[in-house]
Parts: sequence; C-alpha cells; structure tokens
Amino acid sequence: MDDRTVLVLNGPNLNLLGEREPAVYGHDTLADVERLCVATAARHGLTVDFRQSNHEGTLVDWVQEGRAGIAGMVVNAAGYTHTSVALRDALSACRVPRVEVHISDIHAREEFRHHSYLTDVCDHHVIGRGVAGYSEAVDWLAAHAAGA
Ligand code: CA2
Repeated sequence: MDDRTVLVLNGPNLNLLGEREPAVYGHDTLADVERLCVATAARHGLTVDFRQSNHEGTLVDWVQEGRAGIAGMVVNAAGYTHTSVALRDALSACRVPRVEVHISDIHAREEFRHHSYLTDVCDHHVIGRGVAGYSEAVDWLAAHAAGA
C-alpha cells in the first residue's frame, strides 16, 4: 500500500452479499463491489486494496496497517458497526481520511442497528445508497485524500 491506495474493508457476512436478502442489499456480489471500487478509484489515479473478514481482530489489524501512508480508508464493518469498541479505537488512531459505508439505511432498520460505534471516528458517511455508496466513498476520498 502507498499514498495512492484506498483500503476498502468489509466486515462479517459481507462475503455472502448477493446470496440472500436482495430486497435489503441488492443482487451484487462482493466481487462486483470490488470491481466497482477499482473502476472508481482508477478514474482518480488511485488503486484499491479490497478485503473482507469475518473476524474482528483481523479487521483491527488491517485498520492499523492502513493508519498512515495511504490515501484513505472505506469501512463497512457490517455487524461490528454496532458492537465494536475495538474497531472504533483502531479507527480513532488513524491519520488518514476514513469513510463509513453501509449499503442499507441502518437508521431505517431495527433499533439495534441505529447506533454505530464508528460514526464519530470517521470523517464522512455514506449510508443507505446501496453498493453505489462504495463508489461515492471512493470519490469522496479522492477529493479529500491524505495530504490533498
Ligand atoms: O447495510 C450495511 O452495509 C450493513 O453494514 C450490513 C450488515 C449489517 O449487520 C449492518 O447493520 C448494515 C450485514 C452484512 C451481511 O450482509 C449479508 C448480505 C447478504 C446475505 C447475508 C448477509
């Protein structure tokens, strides 16, 4: 990773995107989302490092890895959004711009999804815009890249 890299992190169960709940998450797979991010980043001369894990500690390690020296980070922490002080602490230690993304509108769903531990340690939020929200997040980072 270098200062032209956008690190895109995806949390638990997002590997199943496109398999279930199309009414909530649409029909695109996570591979489709990766292609979307790569194409969007390329238009800005950026590259994408796209990752998914079902494990909180792995996500914490990856946030730490990207905490400096990259263009920025896009984070859809999925279920950990609503539970993880550890991810929040890792994100708060970052010196690069961070965008929180959610495919669905978490504020229009069950009460337990309304609170995000990550919201106030991210610089921008794209919520409820479907998978196109990832593209919007990359566009925002291109305009606000670290050192830009
Ligand atoms: O809307 C989002 O992007 C979420 O971060 C998705 C999470 C959910 O826990 C958050 O509240 C909102 C769920 C990711 C799991 O996605 C699946 C998609 C299809 C089939 C199964 C799981």
